[in-house]
Amino acid sequence: MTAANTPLGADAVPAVPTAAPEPLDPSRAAGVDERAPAHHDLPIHEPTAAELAQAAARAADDLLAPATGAADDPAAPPARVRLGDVVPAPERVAPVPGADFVLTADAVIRVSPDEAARAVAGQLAALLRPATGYPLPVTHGARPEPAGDITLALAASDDLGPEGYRLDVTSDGVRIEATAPAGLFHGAQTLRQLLPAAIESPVPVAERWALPGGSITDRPRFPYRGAMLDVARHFFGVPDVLRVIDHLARYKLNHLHLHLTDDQGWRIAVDSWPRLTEVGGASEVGGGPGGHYSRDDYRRIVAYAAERHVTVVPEIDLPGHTNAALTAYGELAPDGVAPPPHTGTDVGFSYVDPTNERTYEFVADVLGEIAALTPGPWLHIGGDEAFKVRPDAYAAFVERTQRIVAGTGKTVVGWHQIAPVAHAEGRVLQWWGTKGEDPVTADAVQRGARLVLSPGNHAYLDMKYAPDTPIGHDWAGLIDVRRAYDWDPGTHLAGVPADAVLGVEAPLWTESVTSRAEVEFMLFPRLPAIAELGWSPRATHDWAGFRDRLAGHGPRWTAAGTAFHRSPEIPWPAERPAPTARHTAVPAQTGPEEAPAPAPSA
Ligand code: TNX
Repeated sequence: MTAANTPLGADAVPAVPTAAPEPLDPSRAAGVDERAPAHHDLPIHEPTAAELAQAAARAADDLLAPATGAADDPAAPPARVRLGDVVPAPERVAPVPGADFVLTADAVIRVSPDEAARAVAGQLAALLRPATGYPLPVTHGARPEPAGDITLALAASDDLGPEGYRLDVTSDGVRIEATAPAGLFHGAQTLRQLLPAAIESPVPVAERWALPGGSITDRPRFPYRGAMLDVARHFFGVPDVLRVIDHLARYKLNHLHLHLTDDQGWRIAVDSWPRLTEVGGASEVGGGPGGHYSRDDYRRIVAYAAERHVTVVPEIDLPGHTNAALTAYGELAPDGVAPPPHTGTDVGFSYVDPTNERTYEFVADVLGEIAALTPGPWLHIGGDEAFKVRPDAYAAFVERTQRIVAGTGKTVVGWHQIAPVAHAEGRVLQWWGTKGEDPVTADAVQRGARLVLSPGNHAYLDMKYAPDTPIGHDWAGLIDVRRAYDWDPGTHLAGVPADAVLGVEAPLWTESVTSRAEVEFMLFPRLPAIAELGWSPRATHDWAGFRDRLAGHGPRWTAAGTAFHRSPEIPWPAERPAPTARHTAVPAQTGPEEAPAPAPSA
């Protein structure tokens, strides 16, 4: 087993680095040709999936182990969370020393009568009950507020915006105020991070549930903050996707982009073209059984995301990356012949015939069904790496497809390869290049496009952390935590002003990622870095501070059974021995809206 996936434990804590690691050789990233298909040829590391899964399982098991040593030693107090120890960094933090609040067994969560606010209160109670073992009933906000409680209140405010919140901690209680439920939800995530790491335990633990006193005023820098999961190269079932949504919500990310189709698999049921999933969904990279989401599966994902203020962005990749569709409907292939399934990792070889009218019936049917199932405003049409389609045919295809999307009432999103074609109202380009300039994309922005930034050499979470990372690619360079963190979406691309930047997204391609534990290993600890770039004001940007704040999340991931890479750049605290498990049952729920969120099962 390598250092990269050593199971977590006190004896596996790396030395704290005394200096920042050497910057990567910039030529690694700058010199790559992002259109070269060769970069996808990489070996698949099946054994690593098992190792990583074991690491995650062991991390969860550790919680149940009898406590020894420091946790029982009053001379070794737990590391205290400070008010500013939040990821992503809040806009304003004003600590008040001596105003700490301690959550106790008789606490109540009070909420304004609004139904969506009540839902957030129920979610907060569900987050806090397992580890505390407290009943935390949710009630209407009676005034005056009794001491000792958590209050969530919707209140008009000029400056918090649709996602901002204000959180006040005094020795008498905690109050979160926002103009909309999304703000209350983000405030609840902050509250969660201000409690000791053991709050992530799935079983009751003995702990002093203290929050540091003071006020936080917070709102996002960019409206679009996302991650992408490629469910086409390897299929991930609904429970895995729900778990990823939980990870996003924790770091105030509000978009989940699902890459639903590619050469290796078609993963979403389309009633009017049933063989897309029956035939096109039946395998994956490496030849495994693949899989797909039924319409109900997809509705469940979308609903679970919406409850967490996350918008699903479905992607149907066109006109290239379509081998799986062609295996099912050979009539769409340029030669009219269905190809065999593709279980390798090549790209750029497949396309639907842009000169065939039947192709546009297919596109309209598929996009129409997906749009009807999707409450969010976006429809992603891919557009990348259609190497075999001539530029004029490509432009005609994308322009017509953009019109089809507009006809569904959605706003079109595409990889930045669609930049040269005619503008469509509101369209969004997703930048995945590795250079800081691209005149064609800058020109599209001049013509009205907005950008989501996913620079391959900073935000691609399928890149390896270091040369010995057991899974992942390196065609866009190695991406350690510092490289994921140290760039500015507002100034990243020459000729693109900050106000044309809708936000950021961290894509996870899964050619080499085969399990939930491997997904988490690639997400953590880099996903929080991208989340901070999307949420936090630039003035808070500071690698040393980020590194220290992030370090405190290691014990949280351990407590939650989440796999992560123990990046040597981060000064992870020595893991406290597991807190004493209090073998008491979590109290019965007091009402249906207070029921814990359905935890995605393994
Ligand atoms: C490029 S980024 C791709 C994907 C691969 C990825 C691997 C983009 C739009 N296309 O097809 O999975 O590289 O890193």
